[in-house]
Amino acid sequence: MVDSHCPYCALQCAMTMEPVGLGTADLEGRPRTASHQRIEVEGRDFPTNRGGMCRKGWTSAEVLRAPDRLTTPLVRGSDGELHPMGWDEVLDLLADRLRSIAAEHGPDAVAVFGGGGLTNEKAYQLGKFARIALRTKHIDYNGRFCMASAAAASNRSLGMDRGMPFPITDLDTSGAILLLGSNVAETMPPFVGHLAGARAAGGLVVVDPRRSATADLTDDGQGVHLQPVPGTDLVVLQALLHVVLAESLADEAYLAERTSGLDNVARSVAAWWPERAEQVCGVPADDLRATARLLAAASPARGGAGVHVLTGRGVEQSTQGTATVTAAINLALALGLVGREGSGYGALTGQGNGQGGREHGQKADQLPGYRMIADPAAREHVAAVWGVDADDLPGPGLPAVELLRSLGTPGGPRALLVHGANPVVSAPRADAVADRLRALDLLVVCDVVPSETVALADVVLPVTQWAEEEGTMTNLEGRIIRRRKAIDPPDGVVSELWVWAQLAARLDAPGTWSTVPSEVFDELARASVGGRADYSGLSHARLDRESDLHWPCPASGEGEAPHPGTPRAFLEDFPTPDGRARLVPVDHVGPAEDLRRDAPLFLITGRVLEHYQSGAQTRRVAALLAAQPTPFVEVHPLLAHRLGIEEGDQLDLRTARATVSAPARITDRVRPDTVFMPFHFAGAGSVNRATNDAVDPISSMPEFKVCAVDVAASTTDLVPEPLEVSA
Ligand SMILES: Nc1nc2c(c(=O)[nH]1)N[C@H]1C(S)=C(S)[C@@H](COP(=O)(O)OP(=O)(O)OC[C@H]3O[C@@H](n4cnc5c(=O)[nH]c(N)nc54)[C@H](O)[C@@H]3O)O[C@H]1N2
Ligand SMILES: Nc1nc2c(c(=O)[nH]1)N[C@H]1C(S)=C(S)[C@@H](COP(=O)(O)OP(=O)(O)OC[C@H]3O[C@@H](n4cnc5c(=O)[nH]c(N)nc54)[C@H](O)[C@@H]3O)O[C@H]1N2
Ligand code: SF4
Ligand SMILES: [Mo]
Repeated sequence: MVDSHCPYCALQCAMTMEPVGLGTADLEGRPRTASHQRIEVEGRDFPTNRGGMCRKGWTSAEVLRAPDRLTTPLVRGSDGELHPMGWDEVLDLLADRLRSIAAEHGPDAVAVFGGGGLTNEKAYQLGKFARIALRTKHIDYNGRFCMASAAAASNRSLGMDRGMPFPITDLDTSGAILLLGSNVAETMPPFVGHLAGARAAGGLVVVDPRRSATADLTDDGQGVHLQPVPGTDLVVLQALLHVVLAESLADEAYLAERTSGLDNVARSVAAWWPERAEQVCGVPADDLRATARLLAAASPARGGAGVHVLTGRGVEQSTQGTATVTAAINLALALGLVGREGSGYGALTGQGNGQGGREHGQKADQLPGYRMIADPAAREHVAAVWGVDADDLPGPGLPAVELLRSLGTPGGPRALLVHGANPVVSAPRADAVADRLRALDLLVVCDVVPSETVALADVVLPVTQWAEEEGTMTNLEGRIIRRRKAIDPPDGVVSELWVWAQLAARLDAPGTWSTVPSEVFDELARASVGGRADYSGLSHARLDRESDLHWPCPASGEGEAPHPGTPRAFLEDFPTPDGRARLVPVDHVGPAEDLRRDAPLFLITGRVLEHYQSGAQTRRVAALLAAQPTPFVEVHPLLAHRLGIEEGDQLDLRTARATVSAPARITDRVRPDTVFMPFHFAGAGSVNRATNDAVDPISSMPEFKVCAVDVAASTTDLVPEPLEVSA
């Protein structure tokens, strides 16, 4: 029995893994190989999930033995098909191609796209591989689609970005929780347990244009659901702060002692009195006032039980995502919540290692330890750990959307290595992304299954996944946890650490390239010394003994007790130059795309319980696919009536990018002016073919959540494409 954590989301529910099917022969006497092993998983008690898991967690072991699991390297031949090749041969070939592309076009002609699901060790090593083995500046990752706006806003306002800078169990006793654009009931089901206290107090406020499963949690006096026009959360937040200031509900002492910038922010919300806000966001002025009073009543300054403000992708995946999160932080600061036990602001990190994945250097502008690559001191420090000259480190590269757009263009990268992402399904304006991938001279994809991105690759490398490897993950609370190995990978499958070490050797890269996760962690810890995300007091051995360590956790001096980690950040001061949190004025601009006569509705996107992200993994689990077999469009009955359509009718959704098709689900959970589609599917019903790739000017995060769409009964007989791709 091995203790570990679920492979999917940032809640990282604790589980046990029991290997079964071992032994030397099966019932018919055929010899057993690693491919016959499987594991059974069970929920395990832990502060995050308290023994619970969602359906994805329960069925996660199935992906380990997916019938179409990649088990051999594949190389596209002159016939256009992928053919198996041995590891030595493929690595030689790859090193040759990478070297000749770099020789011809310069090192920046090779780019890297990483993933927030990679362990800390892999995220770290991938950033190092890009900078000193490939010597390219171009590395970014799918976390740009996920956490970039919340990260940018937290860094600017609070001096540090740790999704929840407090333990999740702090929520249990909160008197009120303002949950903006997050559907935890489907995206992190065991999280709902932590909302119980606020619900019992009638204090759960869910802001979502859709009546989500999470909005249902406010029923029966347990809270309120505010249903704004999509893309107008910033106005909701400005109005809430307006009321807090106008009715003298702010925490004056806290503002004076711990923050700066109140005056400008007060001016910026002065014009957002609730009646005016209602004109833009559609939330009744009385509800805005009542919500502001509800939050203030539970705030510490008024002797309440505490308040938490939490943001999710619904407000962050927007061209004004950074501004909206900033407004949420302004509100939290005005109520005196941040850096105070029992209250706080947090962004709900999404991917399994979405937090650690953005700390160790796979972001275009960062080095390990959450250091900035343009900072000379950071470069010196990390270069010394890597054994290279700081002048040899590249500078910042392009963020994900711009990077994908530049592929195969004149002067842009000619080769791309993908590790842990499926952008053909998950990136905005996905048809254009697929075109860019096809324009490359070389697309290399490391994955566990033949994803839609694998289907376009020139070289495919089969790698290990969660239960087949050791490592660490940093969950949504900034808690560092151990991922453990329970089962051997199928024959032919290798660890990415091994792939990078092999390629580094063939490319004559400087530095050392360990393939042992605990050694890579020790190096990561050294590289993080003194950085914002300091892991230097941690090691696999310590994390094996202690599971409640949150960063920063610096190394302690000789003879001193080990640093206990930082479950709650900001209690004393903020890591800003003056130690104060900054209130930053922001204002509402609105989504990049306005509604038009030819596109008169909002298209919003998101998730369903059963599928994870691009669906590459969960579409391969029988029970999950049976529960959600196809894409769908949620349509309000009024709109359905206007369009003359019925439940199950095939719809065409046309945007400025593409037309996607999926069957209608008629439900009053969406607003009559809005349709909703999940993004977990490929082919005709892949909503990202239609989404807008406009980005936030500060974080470069794309506007997945809102665009203008025209909806009509389908004129073609297009049915969603078959669900599996074979390579
Ligand atoms: N089942 C499942 N769970 C997951 C994942 C998954 O793919 N599937 N992925 C994981 C990852 S990486 C992430 S990032 C998290 C995401 O977790 P969430 O942020 O909870 O997920 P979403 O469904 O993308 O978006 C949340 C809500 O935003 C709403 N929304 C859309 N537009 C707007 C708007 O303009 N304003 C507001 N206020 N809300 C809006 C949608 O209606 C939706 O209910 O989930 C994690 N957990
Ligand atoms: N319209 C719309 N689009 C969205 C969103 C939205 O809300 N709406 N949300 C965005 C968000 S928040 C996110 S996080 C992205 C995520 O989008 P993707 O990057 O597409 O995420 P996944 O489907 O998790 O892709 C991970 C891939 O890595 C593989 N994999 C798993 N483990 C490993 C490993 O250890 N190594 C390697 N090399 N591969 C591995 C999986 O099989 C899978 O193919 O989608 C974004 N796209
Ligand atoms: S909530 Fe997230 S971590 Fe927990 S079982 Fe479900 S997918 Fe896994
Ligand atoms: Mo995400």
